[in-house]
Formats: sequence, C-alpha cells, structure tokens
Amino acid sequence: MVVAHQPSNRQEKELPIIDLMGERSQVSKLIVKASENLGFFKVINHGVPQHVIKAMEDESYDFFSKPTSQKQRAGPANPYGYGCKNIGFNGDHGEVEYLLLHTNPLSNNTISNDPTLFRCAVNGYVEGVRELACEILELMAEGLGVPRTSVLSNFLRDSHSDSLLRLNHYPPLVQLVNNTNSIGFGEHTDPQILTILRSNDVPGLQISPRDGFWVPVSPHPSTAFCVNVGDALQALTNGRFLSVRHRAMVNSCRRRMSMAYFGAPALNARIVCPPELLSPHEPNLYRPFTWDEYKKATYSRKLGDTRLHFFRAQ
Ligand code: GA4
Repeated sequence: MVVAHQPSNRQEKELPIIDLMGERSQVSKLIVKASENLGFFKVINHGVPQHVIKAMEDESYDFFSKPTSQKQRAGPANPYGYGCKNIGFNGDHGEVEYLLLHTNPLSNNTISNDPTLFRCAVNGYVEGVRELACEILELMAEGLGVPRTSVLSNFLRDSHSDSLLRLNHYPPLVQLVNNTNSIGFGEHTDPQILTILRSNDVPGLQISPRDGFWVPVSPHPSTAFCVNVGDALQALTNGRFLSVRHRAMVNSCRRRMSMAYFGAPALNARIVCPPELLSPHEPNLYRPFTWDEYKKATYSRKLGDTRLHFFRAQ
C-alpha cells in the first residue's frame, strides 16, 4: 500500500504518508496531489540511513545540552550560528534556541568539542536529506508531466546551492498558562524550494491550510520525514503547489527537537516556471526573479509577512 491515513486523535491532522518504495507513477501522483492540496506530506522508506539520522540527532542533543556560555560561542546567528529567542533581523522572537548552518561549506568550529565528528555528522545528514529532496523533486516533475525531470532537483544539486540546515531546540515551558507565550517559532512560510523536517516524538508543528485556522500535525511515525513546499516551489509551479503557513508550539513538559533542511537554489539562479506548466489560460503568475532577490526581500521583512505577492506578474 502506498498511502496510509493513520488513526489520530481528533485535533490532529494526519498528513498523507507516502511510501517512497511504492510504484513510481503512483508515488509521483500522490506527491503532486499532497503538494497541491496541503503543501505538506510525510514520507517513509525514504532511503536516509537510520545511523546517519541518529548521528545528527546525537550531535544536536549534545550541543543544546551545553551550558549557555558555550553555546553562545557559536553565535550570534548573523547570519549563521547559534541563536536564542531572536529570529531573523527584524525583531521576531520565539521560545526557541537554534543552530543555523549553511550546507556548503560548513565552517563554524566552535559548535562541538570534536569539530570533526560534528562536521561528519552534518555532512552525512545533509547528503542524505539532499538526495531525498532531489528524489522528491524529480517525482514531482514526473507527476506534473515536465519532460526534463531534473529541472527542479538541479537547483539543489548545484554546488553553489544556498541550502541551509537548521537545528531547533524548544525547551519545555513549565509555566504555560495560555497560548500567548507558547509560540516556539511564529507563523511563516518557508522561502526556499523544499523543506525536509525531522523531529523527535514531541508534538508542536501546526499548519494553517486556511487563514486563521491551525491544525496540529502529529509527530508520527518516527521513521518518517515531514516534507513541505516552499515559496520558490510555489512560484516554480506557477502556484499549483502551495507554500503553506506553519508554526511550532512549545510543550509544557517535554523538550522538542527538530532538524530542518531547506533546499534552496544558488543565489544567481533564476526562478522561472517551466513552459509545460503554462498555457494561455494559465499564464505566468509570477515575474522571473533570482533567488538572491527573493532572499533579500525575505530577510528585509518580518517572519510572518507574505512575500510572494510582491513577485506577481503585472
Ligand atoms: C523561515 C525558514 C527558515 O527557518 C529560515 C528563517 C529565517 C531565519 O530564521 O533567519 C527567517 C525566516 C526563515 C523567514 C523571514 C526572515 C528570514 C527569519 C525572518 C524573519 C532560515 C529562512 O530561510 O527563512
């Protein structure tokens, strides 16, 4: 069976769970459907070895367990490194501490007591999730009927790709009274092409399929990665795939850990929808732009701002 909807408690949304070992054309159809409907889905049998994931998780737990003064030596996250509560450069805050790393090259030596071990864990993990992201992008192109099936994955395979790895730690907030201080990472869309998210078994991710409506996503199954469409992929598919708002809440008793790979183009890459996805009835929704232009627009705004509509075709 390719897709399973697992039983869940009422408040949680079960994202489609797509088995990547299923029959290829079926799998690509399911991925396209999920990307059009929700912009989010989970994948199992994804090919990233368990030991590679565990090595990265162990390093991540190790890092966040260090005393604050040691973690601060890897900061501030300007633009890469350790950050605590401050998000971006425009005054956004959340109950989160994080490590933001560029995937090539990885240079910060102050993160671990054993930088070589840390670098090996990151490189192994990034290689695994990048390959997974490329495979999913190729399945998407196939499902969309684009003959050059590497047209999307090539952005991530580019040696100058601006992809990032973000390790997030949401410590428990014992004094949670209402929702006001329970936001770990405020609502936003991901600017890049595709996000591959791995989290521990503590819930927290919520998605907003429509305005003002929030649905918690269960952290199960533990063998899955959660995948979501970013703004650049929404533009590359002429709005067919949805870059959906999401946020992370903190838990009152357990710490949440997540690791997000944001697959991005090179700075000089042009984001243009393949001609096969356009027709006289569906002309370009967005003007061509470079990733550099889009990234600058993203970083000059607040976390929750909508940015893609500034790039709409006239
Ligand atoms: C959201 C997705 C990624 O985590 C991120 C974030 C970035 C940051 O934390 O520095 C941004 C945010 C994210 C979008 C708007 C800008 C930039 C914080 C912020 C206020 C690393 C990214 O690429 O964009």
